[in-house]
Amino acid sequence: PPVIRREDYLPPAWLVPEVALDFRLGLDATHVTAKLSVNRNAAGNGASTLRLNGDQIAPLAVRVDGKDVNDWRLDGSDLLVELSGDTHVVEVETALNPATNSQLMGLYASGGMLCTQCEAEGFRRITFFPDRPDVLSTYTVRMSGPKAQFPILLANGNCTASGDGEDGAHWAEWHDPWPKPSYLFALVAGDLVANAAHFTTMGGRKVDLNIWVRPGDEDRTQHAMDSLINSMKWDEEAFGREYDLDLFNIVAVSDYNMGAMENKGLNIFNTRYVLADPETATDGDYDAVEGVIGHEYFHNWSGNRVTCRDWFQLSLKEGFTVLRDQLFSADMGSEAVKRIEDVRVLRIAQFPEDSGPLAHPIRPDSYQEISNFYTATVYNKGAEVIRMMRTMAGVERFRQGTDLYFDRHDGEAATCEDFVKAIEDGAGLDLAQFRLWYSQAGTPQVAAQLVHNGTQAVLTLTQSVPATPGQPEKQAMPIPLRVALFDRETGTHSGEQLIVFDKASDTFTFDGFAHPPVLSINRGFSAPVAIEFERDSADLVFLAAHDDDPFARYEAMQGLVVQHLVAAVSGKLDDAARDEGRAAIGAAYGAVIADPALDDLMRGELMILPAETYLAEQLAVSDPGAIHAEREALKAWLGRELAGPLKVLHDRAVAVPYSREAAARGARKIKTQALVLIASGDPAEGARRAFAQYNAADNMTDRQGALMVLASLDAPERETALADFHDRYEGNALVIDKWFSLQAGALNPKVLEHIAALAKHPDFTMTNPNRVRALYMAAAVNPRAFHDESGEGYRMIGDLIRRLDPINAQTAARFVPSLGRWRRIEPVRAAMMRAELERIAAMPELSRDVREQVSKSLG
Ligand code: HT7
Ligand code: ZN
Repeated sequence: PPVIRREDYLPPAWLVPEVALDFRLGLDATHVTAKLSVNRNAAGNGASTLRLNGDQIAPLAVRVDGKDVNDWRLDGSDLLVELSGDTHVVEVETALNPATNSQLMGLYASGGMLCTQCEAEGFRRITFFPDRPDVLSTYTVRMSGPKAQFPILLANGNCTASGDGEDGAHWAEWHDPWPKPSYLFALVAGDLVANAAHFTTMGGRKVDLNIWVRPGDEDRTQHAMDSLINSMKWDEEAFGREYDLDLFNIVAVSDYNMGAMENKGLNIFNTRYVLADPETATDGDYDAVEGVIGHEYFHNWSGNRVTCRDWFQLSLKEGFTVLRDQLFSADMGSEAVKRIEDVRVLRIAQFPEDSGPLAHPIRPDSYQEISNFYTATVYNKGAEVIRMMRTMAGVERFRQGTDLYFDRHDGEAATCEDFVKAIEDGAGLDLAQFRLWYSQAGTPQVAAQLVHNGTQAVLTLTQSVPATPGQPEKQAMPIPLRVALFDRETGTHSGEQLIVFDKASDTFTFDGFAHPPVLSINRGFSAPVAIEFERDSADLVFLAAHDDDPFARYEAMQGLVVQHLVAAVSGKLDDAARDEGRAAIGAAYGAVIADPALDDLMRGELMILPAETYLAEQLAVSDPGAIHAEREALKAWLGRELAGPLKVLHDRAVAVPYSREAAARGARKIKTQALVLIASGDPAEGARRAFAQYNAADNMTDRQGALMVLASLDAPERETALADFHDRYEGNALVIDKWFSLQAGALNPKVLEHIAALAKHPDFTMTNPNRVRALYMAAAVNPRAFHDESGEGYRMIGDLIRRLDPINAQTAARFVPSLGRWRRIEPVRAAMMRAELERIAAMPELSRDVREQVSKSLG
């Protein structure tokens, strides 16, 4: 497949200021007429050939300025039309079958409705068009279809006219006044009901808000509506951004490849990020709804009003919008907890990407299939990079930078460079060297050493950015580190400092320390780097108890466990050292459980053990079996050692009644965490408590938590509870997804058998991405299943990729990176993982999506 390179960017030869689309809708036959007003681009190459991208479509008719033409050509799947003048109207007709569109890109059918997904390159599956983000057009859309089947007809912008046609048909016309690229086009037709509300903007615009769902689901939309209203208000206050249409529609769809899509004025969402009520959604689900609603809404400015010049600039909109949704969620709840959660996601999902065969900079240099670049690197590391600029500038100056960015580039297709320049100019920062964060892949490793000399503490830092595919050599990058030095006796520090470490090696001197201080570094995770700092458990225990930065406190707890488990799996612990390490961890856990000054949401964060993928990241080559065994052994030890306090904690949490208030959410969080540890230490007691929690549950957080614990146990209560859960929620797709993933993610010795049986269950289908992910993504991240020493787990994921690829290539490709980690895994398992990749590569027909990921993983 051809490689698309960033350096080859050329402006479009033709612009399309206006588009008129006419859809005659049918589930298995939709007819599309697209009328494009095209202008020769003065900044283009002057070509007389108009190239219109297409994918899996054929032109039924082509007209230029109202006259049929026959001299068009196909180049691959693109349509080429010769034009003599500078301005023309080009009309193309196409026919689609949405019902057979299992890729869920372009126009497709889902549960009897029709909807679209155009980002990144789906519009070309609907009609021929210059399907690139730097071609901005105003859209007028007419659609008609059977009223009984599609009572609601929606598109971007405002509805300008509607009426009834013949034979039970009806029609609607929509116009979007804001020029937009084709990836933001959307259309929905179906039997939908709305939760309707209003929002008045800071400028006095009254906006109608609708959340459209299938009849029967409307009672589960209030949290999404509240989140939308909060997002609109927050963006005005935090970034000065006001909504710019009189209508904002959100539609929930159950067959969806990703989370949601920010189409102008018509966001389309995976149902899982819209529907929530206490009976069916966990506290985590509620948070995810709030975050994704905010994310898509914030794109109205960071993505839509200012869009991307080309797909290499994806992080311009995604990294910035992730940062905006993170700041929003932090303001809606606990800033400290949100920061910890975001860093945990980065370490679990992005660090492995940065250290594996698919590593790429946040602004990639090349791609074969752009869908493969909707990654944790572009999104989450992209957000961290912009967050560092905010840390260096301070909140107010950063805001001056973003104001300048929005003013300067409103209505344009911009680049990451435009963003950095605007922050540089608006915030008054010199970001010359900082731009390396956009071009270099890999997680910087920062080694720290602290020496005490008289009254001085001297911090020596050394950085290195590991080699990544195509980037053997790296330059030093500016790394903003928030640091504080604690007095051991008083447990306090005399002020935090921000140091910007921008050389391969440097020293920083701090005065006024009569005794060696305790270093707290990268507080708040001010830079997305790995800090290597050898230190005593005692210092970590000190910081876990005393650090006034909540993230640093969490980090100290994590460090304590990571240091111990890495030594254990590396065979560096004798019995005495193991006892000593466990004693320190037990003491720190005991203190966290007992600390009356902690709120339970934060207590819950401090109690989370480091993930196995993060532990594996600490080792050049790891044995996942050993990591799992050591981590489980520590869990069991903690469960036994702290049995008394954990039971008290669980009992206290059980007594707190359900509400959405922070205290009650905190109680639910620690309830299940206590249960997990109790069950590890004493499975019979765990089963008894979990079954009681399951039966008493009046909300999904408690019920799911209890069922998760039971699913991992070999206890009679397991089958009873699983059967009850399925009966209770039969017909509710999102909850049945939980039923699949709880079992596939369980640390149960028979988990592979269970997964095989679940794949044959009548509720399982390969055509619904949520269901596929529920079963197989849960399995791919479950070390018991995926890394089973038989290799069965690898075989299962390899088979899945092969079978899913022709149905839904995007979803199939998302499973490849788990196998692609083989170089970092011990040799016996590595050989089996590689063999699976080779089996996939040998398939005669493979999508571009899977082919790119597999060949890079083998390469
Ligand atoms: N901007 C959206 C991207 C997206 C997408 C990309 C490829 C295939 C399907 C997709 N659905 C949505 C999501 C976001 O807001 O980041
Ligand atoms: Zn986004």
